[in-house]
Amino acid sequence: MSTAAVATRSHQIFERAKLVIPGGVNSPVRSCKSVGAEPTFMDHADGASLFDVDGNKYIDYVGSWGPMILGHRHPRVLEAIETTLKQGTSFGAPCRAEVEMAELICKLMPSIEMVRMVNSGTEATMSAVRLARAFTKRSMIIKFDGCYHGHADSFLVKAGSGLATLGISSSPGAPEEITKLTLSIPFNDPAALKKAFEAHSKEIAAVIIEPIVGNSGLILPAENYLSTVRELCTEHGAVLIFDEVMTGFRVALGGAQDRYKIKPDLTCLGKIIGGGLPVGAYGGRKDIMQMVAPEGPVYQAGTLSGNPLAMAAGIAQLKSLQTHGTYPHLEQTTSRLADGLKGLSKSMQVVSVPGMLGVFFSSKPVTDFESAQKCDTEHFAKVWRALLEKGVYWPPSQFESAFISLVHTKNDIDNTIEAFKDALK
Ligand code: HOZ
Repeated sequence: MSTAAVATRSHQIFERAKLVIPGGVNSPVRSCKSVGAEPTFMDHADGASLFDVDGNKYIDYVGSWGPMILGHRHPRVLEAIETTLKQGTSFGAPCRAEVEMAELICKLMPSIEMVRMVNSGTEATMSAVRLARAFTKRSMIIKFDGCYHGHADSFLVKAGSGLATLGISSSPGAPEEITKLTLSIPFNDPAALKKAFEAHSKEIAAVIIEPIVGNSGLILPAENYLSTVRELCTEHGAVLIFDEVMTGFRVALGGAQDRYKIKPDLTCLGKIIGGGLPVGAYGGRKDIMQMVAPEGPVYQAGTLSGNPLAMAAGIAQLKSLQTHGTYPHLEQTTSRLADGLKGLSKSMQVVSVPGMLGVFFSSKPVTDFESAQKCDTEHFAKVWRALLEKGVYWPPSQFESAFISLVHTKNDIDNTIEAFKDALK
């Protein structure tokens, strides 16, 4: 350990954290273990910047893993939280804002006819799968290698994000009796999906997919791939669940389903609809959602679901996103970064959609989890450490996506490109 590391406040806090929190962090990826660094403890954030406890400033490309699309401390979001705060923080009873939020989501994502608020993306995906199982009276689900749908037992099979980052293929503690009901197959491979359906046609309750994979790095769906997934689900009577925790209200106002014009049966949403407060939601076809208790028999509950503060922040965020020019601007900023990074190195693949970007160190394009796993993660780690030194806070794993906000300036982007140039030397 270097003397410099010992001297930092961040290091001192990390030493205390390790004594009382497993690994010193409350979510594994931020530990920065896979990039050979210690976590940086943040003090505050503003706009597109993060400031650590040692007074260093970073251009932020984590954006709380998606929700900070308007930038940190957006005035409209802060104002909504401050106003609501004065009325109380949790009622354990319904509030008006939950209804406004539900109406807004149904309007902006028309495949969602009814929606239930929860507290995280994990809650949304596990509830959606339970609902699909009840609706179809079937038990098996199909997911895709390298997709990550939170940490419920059913999803911890060949999952991306932290599991891929730490090289955990499936977690101890997730009972085999549960995980054997999950078939994980390669993404972007229509033949593999056809084969899985042929082998288990009457057993598949649901297909759950990140329509744009953000948890293996960024991987785009091949042309017509998502429409094939849609057709096969319809043909075999399986519920199609889009996990739009990362892509919802980001890659387009209506999410990936709007970008690719595919109508899933159910959609899972996460942190972006809470403006940075803990939240999630699942919704979709009315005939399916009506099975949720108390309207139907499928049980799912939560004291903090529809929490007034989270609703207020989320409504303010979603309303701000509806402003004219939001998505063209996000697209422009993302393209400026992607174009600047492309061509810096022959061994760096740059993938982007509006608001999200991924880099892989490979001479070949990355189209699925297998090709992502073959990339040079050691080189990624080296570049990541150099970027941090230069004031760029990039997601600390090749198996994650970078998030671009509406307040990253041209200057931020150009400085990031320069930082990459130096880091790649
Ligand atoms: N699973 C999150 C991103 N896909 C990372 C959460 C974190 O470590 O904070």
